[in-house]
Amino acid sequence: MTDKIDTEPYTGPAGGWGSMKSVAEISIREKVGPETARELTRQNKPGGFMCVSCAWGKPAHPHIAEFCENGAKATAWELTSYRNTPAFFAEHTVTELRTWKDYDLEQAGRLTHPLRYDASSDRYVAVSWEEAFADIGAHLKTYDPKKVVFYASGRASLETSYMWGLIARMYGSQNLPDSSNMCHETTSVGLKSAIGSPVGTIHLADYDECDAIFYFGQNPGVNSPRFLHPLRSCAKRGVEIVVFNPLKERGLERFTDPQNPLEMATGKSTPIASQYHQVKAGGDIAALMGICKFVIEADDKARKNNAPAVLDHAFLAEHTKGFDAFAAKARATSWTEIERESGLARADLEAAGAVYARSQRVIAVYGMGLTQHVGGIDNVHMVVNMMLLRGNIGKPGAGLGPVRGHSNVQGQRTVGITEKPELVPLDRIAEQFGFEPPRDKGWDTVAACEAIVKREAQAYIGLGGNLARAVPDTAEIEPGWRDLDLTVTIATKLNRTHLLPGKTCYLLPCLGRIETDEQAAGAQAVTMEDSFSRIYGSRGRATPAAETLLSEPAILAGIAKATLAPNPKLDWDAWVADYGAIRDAIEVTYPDKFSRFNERMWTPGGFWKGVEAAHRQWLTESGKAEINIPKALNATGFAESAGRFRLMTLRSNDQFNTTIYGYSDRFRGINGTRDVVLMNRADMARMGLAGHDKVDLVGDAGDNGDRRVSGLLVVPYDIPAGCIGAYYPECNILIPVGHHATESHVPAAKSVPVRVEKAS
Ligand SMILES: Nc1nc2c(c(=O)[nH]1)N[C@H]1C(S)=C(S)[C@@H](COP(=O)(O)OP(=O)(O)OC[C@H]3O[C@@H](n4cnc5c(=O)[nH]c(N)nc54)[C@H](O)[C@@H]3O)O[C@H]1N2
Ligand SMILES: Nc1nc2c(c(=O)[nH]1)N[C@H]1C(S)=C(S)[C@@H](COP(=O)(O)OP(=O)(O)OC[C@H]3O[C@@H](n4cnc5c(=O)[nH]c(N)nc54)[C@H](O)[C@@H]3O)O[C@H]1N2
Ligand SMILES: [Mo]
Repeated sequence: MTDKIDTEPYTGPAGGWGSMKSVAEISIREKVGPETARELTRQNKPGGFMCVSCAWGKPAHPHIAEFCENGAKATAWELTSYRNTPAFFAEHTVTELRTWKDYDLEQAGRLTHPLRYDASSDRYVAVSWEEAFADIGAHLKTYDPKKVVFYASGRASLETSYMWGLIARMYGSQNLPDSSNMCHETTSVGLKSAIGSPVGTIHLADYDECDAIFYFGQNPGVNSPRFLHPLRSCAKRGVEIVVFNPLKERGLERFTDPQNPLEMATGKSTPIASQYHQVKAGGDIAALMGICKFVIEADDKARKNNAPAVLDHAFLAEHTKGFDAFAAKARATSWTEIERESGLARADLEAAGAVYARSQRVIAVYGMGLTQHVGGIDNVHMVVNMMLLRGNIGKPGAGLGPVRGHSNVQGQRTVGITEKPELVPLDRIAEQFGFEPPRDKGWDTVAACEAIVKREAQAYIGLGGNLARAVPDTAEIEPGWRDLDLTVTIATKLNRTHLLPGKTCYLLPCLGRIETDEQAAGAQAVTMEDSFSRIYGSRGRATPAAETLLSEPAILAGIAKATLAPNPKLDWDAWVADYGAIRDAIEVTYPDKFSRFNERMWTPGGFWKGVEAAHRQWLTESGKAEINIPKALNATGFAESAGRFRLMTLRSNDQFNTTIYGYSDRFRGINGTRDVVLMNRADMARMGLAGHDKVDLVGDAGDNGDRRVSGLLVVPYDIPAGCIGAYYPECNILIPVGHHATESHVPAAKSVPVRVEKAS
């Protein structure tokens, strides 16, 4: 917490001078050198490095500065001049560090030396790489591979990710949970079952051709700010942008382009949303049902009157399955139910429906506001249903645009990081490397957490991320973590997961993507895939944070060589010497998506891996796009009850997941603290609460779990009644591990049942 707490509403736009100031602040705080300014000019450019923040597309013809406020913060965070050396760990015990805030842990700087936890002194101590690898290998050889977790956070490159999946499988484990399991797995499962492709269907260029955007539960001003440029162009072109979000997010309201001198000088901003619907958390299924009902009934009427059809009947007949049953359901669903469950008025949903009915090329955008719900799959299916009604998938200027999170999270799935055996060409891998991979389903994130809590897991190996902090039920999980026999984490900065050492524990520091990666064959580049299924090369040029660091592929090879029997078909050293050899292997495993990989990786704007649904080729069971009927009209998965609120756990403008850059959530006007709860004024009045009163949030899942976050400041906020907002990861303690999306198992972080108690 900084000294001054301020929760006055912010009146400025997204972007503008506020964003310039914010970049300047973090640059000063991280004491970055001139190298950072140089690197920023190479960010997201062909031949440069790909931003380590979000997965937004990288255009072939970039802006002069193709980076945003938060991308610049992520760069400054990685290129910080602070170093977290063994001397730091000599000064602080792990027990002491556990009392530190996430912000302070990472502020200690870039890790420089491989470390082993020494239980007798309760400290991390430096070890040599050789010693670390040998001991990790010796331990891994003694475990049941089915009890070892290989977690990956979505930042690692395609090369590293491919190696990671391979090492786990050669070892005998399919326990490959990744951050996608907490994020867009609902998309991977929901889109796969509905349209046969697990990813978005649009290209970046489709934003130049669409005439309407339907926008659900994604916050571009914070989480993908470069998206504000196409959104602004769309708004200027007269594209109707219809937003559904419980909160009025500033980036969806108006934007001042920091790269536009006139807007900056005059303080002018461009309004973004043409309609803004503050749906209740978990109310999107009902809202979408309202829109679908409106267009279906408009079509019924048109047909009766021999007027032009509203639905695309030819498309529905040729390409879809399930329309009649769905249409019957939509007609039978009453407006009373729709209004109650969505929290929106019929007239407002009809206005949204009218935009949908009159638009020829519609893009649907969504993020965590749809995926992180018990009924997340129904959310995604309802978006697809709406889009199919007028043939808005698989034509120019139209389609599905889920906005992915981590910069390579989608790519990790493409190259084999998954617990689901059916998603990987196991036969080809078996032949390519001459081993028998496991065929059974492994643990996803929820299953891995449950196994850790039940003491069924033996070891945790983490490639990046901060899993113990990002998952639900953190209070229950932490003791389980400490009982693991072995914990190994590969990381750039210290975080809470590292402070939960197993009986044997290593913390292995790696190079970041922005840094020069010098190997035997020269400086190496890596690749990643963005939200538009485009794959790019990325070359780091900054001076490494320490000479002692190894690259992620080198660390993985070190662990592999110490753990696995030598394999004549796989030369780990040759892969590390030249990552081109890893890309050649990826091409052999995935010839369709990665043909001429090494040659095409520098294509400006990336090369497209191909998405079948974008060509109206539906790889579903029926061979058609499936129109699904939702199981319920709201996605919360729990009943309403007196005093029970729906808690949405939120990201501030000053964090990247569990990395806290600072304490300013500028657009929401919350500065100086993260210990707040956003509340509707009527709810506050009913409970006799005033602004800045202190309250506790108490879990209300009805499972006897004892979950509490104490001492949050109440901030009166424009949020639907019955819904409250508070920050992730501080509130993860309130989410039961079993409270997740059905089928995809994504923790339902956007509707957590809680009660609000006045702090005593
Ligand atoms: N700067 C920065 N960039 C990031 C990240 C970061 O933390 N910081 N994280 C990265 C990652 S891994 C991811 S997955 C993405 C996350 O990016 P987003 O998908 O934008 O995720 P959130 O900010 O968690 O929530 C998105 C929005 O959902 C709304 N919402 C909550 N509940 C509901 C609901 O029931 N219905 C609707 N319609 N809306 C709802 C919230 O008000 C919020 O505006 O961003 C990536 N980029
Ligand atoms: N309540 C709630 N919980 C959530 C969410 C939510 O909205 N609400 N969102 C979920 C989502 S969408 C996600 S994606 C997860 C995020 O979960 P994770 O991906 O596990 O977490 P991050 O905070 O992104 O990981 C940060 C750490 O990554 C390490 N790191 C950074 N760069 C590198 C690198 O280049 N290499 C390596 N090896 N390590 C690096 C640093 O040590 C840093 O401390 O959290 C999920 N949890
Ligand atoms: Mo994510």
